[in-house]
Formats: sequence, structure tokens, C-alpha cells
Amino acid sequence: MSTDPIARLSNASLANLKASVIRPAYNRAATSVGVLHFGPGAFHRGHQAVYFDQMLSHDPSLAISAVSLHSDAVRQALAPQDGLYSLIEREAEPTVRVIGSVREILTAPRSAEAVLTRLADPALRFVTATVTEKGYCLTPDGQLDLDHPLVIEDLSGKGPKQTLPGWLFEGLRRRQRAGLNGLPVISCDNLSGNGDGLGASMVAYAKAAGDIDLAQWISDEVRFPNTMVDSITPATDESLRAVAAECLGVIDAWPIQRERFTQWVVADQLSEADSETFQSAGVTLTGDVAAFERAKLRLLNGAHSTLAYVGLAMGYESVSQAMADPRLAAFIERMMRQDIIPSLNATRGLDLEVYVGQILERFRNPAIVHKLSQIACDGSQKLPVRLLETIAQALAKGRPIHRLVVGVAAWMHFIRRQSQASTPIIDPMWQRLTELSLACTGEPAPDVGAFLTLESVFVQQLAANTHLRSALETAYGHMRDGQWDLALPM
Ligand code: CS2
Repeated sequence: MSTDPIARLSNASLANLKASVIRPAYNRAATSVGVLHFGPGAFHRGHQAVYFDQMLSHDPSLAISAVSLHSDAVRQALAPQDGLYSLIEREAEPTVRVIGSVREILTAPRSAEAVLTRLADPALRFVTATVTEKGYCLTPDGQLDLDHPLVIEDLSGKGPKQTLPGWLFEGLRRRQRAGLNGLPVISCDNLSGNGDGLGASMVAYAKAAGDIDLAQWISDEVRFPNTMVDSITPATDESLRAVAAECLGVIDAWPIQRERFTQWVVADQLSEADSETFQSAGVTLTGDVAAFERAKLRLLNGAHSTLAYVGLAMGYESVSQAMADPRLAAFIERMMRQDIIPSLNATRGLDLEVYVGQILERFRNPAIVHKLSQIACDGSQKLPVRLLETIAQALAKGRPIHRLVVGVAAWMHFIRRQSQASTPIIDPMWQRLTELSLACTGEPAPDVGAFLTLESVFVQQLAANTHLRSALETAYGHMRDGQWDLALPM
């Protein structure tokens, strides 16, 4: 074990780490880059990069080139560590492992040519992405937003690209012109039909760029499998860095923490060899991703967002703390079982009632401090797929919505409180949300009416629904008055 207190995690210190640390089970020097990932944030490094770390024992050509679209922070933290970082599974019996799958770290605006060269590398096998919901520049109905300022800039061809579609367009165009094959482009974000949406976006982008031939090539040669991704991954903080230093015996500038549970479901569209490699790492390949994806987005993420906004209003800071409130926990469980499960279809390997129980147990994990404020970010991008689709379906089927609207009403209060306390709203729509909520008075009818004008959150059919408006006003009024017994209807 290194006794040098300032030693960093690196190839050189790997052999001297504490014996309890799990190290890469393959020879890193013998690996080569076969995956380019856009958006190497905490979730990627706690999820797909860990799966590829396991795959590397099976196929050494699947190391990762991690490409940040904007921030240089990941490169600054991990380049001195030869791309190595630690993953701490926060359970009653924690484990610490060093992940070696990231071999190259690029920050796109600084290394545009290197990114495009990697995208056009004949040895590249997969492109993956975790750029969060806002990174796809979509309209409310899931199409590429050609009026998005960054998409307009990328299509103008001036300066380095700024969006995922922009970079993918340039890279796929190089592959096509070099006579290379297409390759699987795998979205790993919490979006409904994430692969279908990205594929349609890429064709639309190529057509908007005037390259009809490339649009056809993308349609014919590039696969965009839908996926579902899941592992609760709280943001890294100083306390985690201290835990990592203690466990490793060296400094890791950016350790990752997550729960032990992890799941990656990918549409069965890979080659036989790649399917075997993915399955060797525990990836589920299926023809019915939609069932898994909708269940996860609506049950886990829908409950998460409801817990975040209601829990913050009730003074809680973390998921497990909010779940320790018996009334709130009972409300969340009833909403999941009574209101969300009826909107879903089970499928082989997915028992919805069992799945709800597993999610609630994961939420209660006392070893995980998952901040409600982290989940509360980007609500304008999250609520449509997590709660509003379920509400729309319930309205269409005549099912109750009085529990489902609670998270939406609580989001409205959250935005109003943030604005009126001059606390920054972390959301791509922060300007519009600030303007709108500063005019809110707490009166349910005008306030709810104002939020319902947000067309990129509430599609017209929902915004015009009087039953929804009335249910939101009722919930909003109870919350304003702190009447939680009424605000959390059982
Ligand atoms: C969370 C998700 O921050 C959030 O919005 O709901 O990141 C959640 O932790 C993951 O989807 C779990 O797989």
C-alpha cells in the first residue's frame, strides 16, 4: 500500500492499493479503444463504464474514449490518474473497485479533431451517450428541435459542434465518406424510446444539413437500440473523496458512489459476438425494452421526482430521509401500485408488484445519501416522461389522477420558492420558469394556469384538460397551506 499521502490513483499506484480493493481483472496495457462515450458524468462512470470494465476481460478492444461535450472537469480530474477512478458501492457491506475501462479523455471543444478522428476510427465498435434529457435538444413530442439555438448554431457549420446530434452528424459523415460501416449508437439516458428518438433526430439533422445521402445512410447503416439504464448514483462530494482515500490508500480526485443494484437493458439488435460480450457483463438483451423502460421511468423516476419536490417542501434532504416519513412513504407506495402499475405492461423477467417492492427498498437504503436537490434538477425535462405521460393515460382511461398530480403541483411550488428566494433554478428553462414564477402569488388558479402555459412541458391536450387543472389547483392549494394530510391523498 502506498504510504505517500499525496500519491494519486494511477497505473503506477494500482499495484500498491490496499488488498481489499478490487482491481481491473485484465491487462489495461493490452486494451484498445472500441467505445466512444459522450457525457462521462457520474452516471456513465458508475454504470456503462463498469459494464465495459467487465466486458474487457472478455474483449480487450472495448476500452472507452470519454468525450465531454462542454466541461473540462472530467479530463482535469482523470487524466493524471490514467483514466482510473474508484467505484464505491454504498451498502451495508460496501465494496471498492478501481475501474480501468476509460483509456482516453477528451473535452470536445478543445479536441474537436481528436473526437472526429476517433468517431471515424475503423476500430470503433460502439458510440454510447449519457448527456441527460436536455442534451438531445428535443421538442415536447420527442422530435429534434430545429429551432433550438445550439442546433441552429451547429447547423450553421461555424465553430466546433455543441450538441450530441452535431457531433454525431460530423462523425457519421466521416465514416460514410471513408467507406466505413455504421455502428450501434446507444443512448443511455432516461428517455422514452431513447434509441428511436436519437435515430430519428440524426436523420432529421442530416436532412436539415442538406445531406440527404447521409440521412439515408444513417437510416440504413446505423442502429440506435433502445435501452433502459438503472443504478442510483448520488453525486460525488468531499466526504466520498475522503472515504475513497481511506479505502484506497491514495487520492482519487473523482470517485463514484452508487448502490449495488445496477441494470442495463438493451434492445436485441447487436451482432451475435457483441451480444455474447454484453451478456457476459450482465446486460439484458430483449425484444421488449419498452416494457422495462416505461416501468423504470414511471415507477422509479416518477416516484423519485415526486419524492424530491414533496420531500423538499416538507423539509427533507435525502430520499431515505423522506422515505422515513410514514405518511409520505405510504403515499408514494400507493401511487406506484394503484396509479402507475395500471399504466404499464409486464413482460418476461418483469413482475411489476415485485419491482415496486424492490424500488422502495432501494429508496430506503440508509447507506445511500441521495440528495432530493439533485433529483429536483431539470424538472421541465423530466416531468413529461416521468409523470405527465402517466397522467395523460389515466385521463384517457378514466383512472384517478389525484395522487399523480401531487409531484407536478409540488414542482410548481418548488420553482416558485426557488425564484422568490432568488435561488438559482437548475433547469434549461430557468429563465422562463423564473419570469413565470416571480409573478405567482400562491393562489392556486392563477399560479397553476401560468405553469400550464409552458408548452414544452404540458402538451396542449393536457394544458386544456379541466380535470387536470382542477386536480392540480387542489393539490397546489393544500401544499401552499402545508396541509400535508390533505396534500398526500391516500
Ligand atoms: C434520478 C435518476 O436524478 C434523478 O433524476 O431520478 O438519476 C435516478 O437516480 C436514476 O434514473 C436511477 O437509475
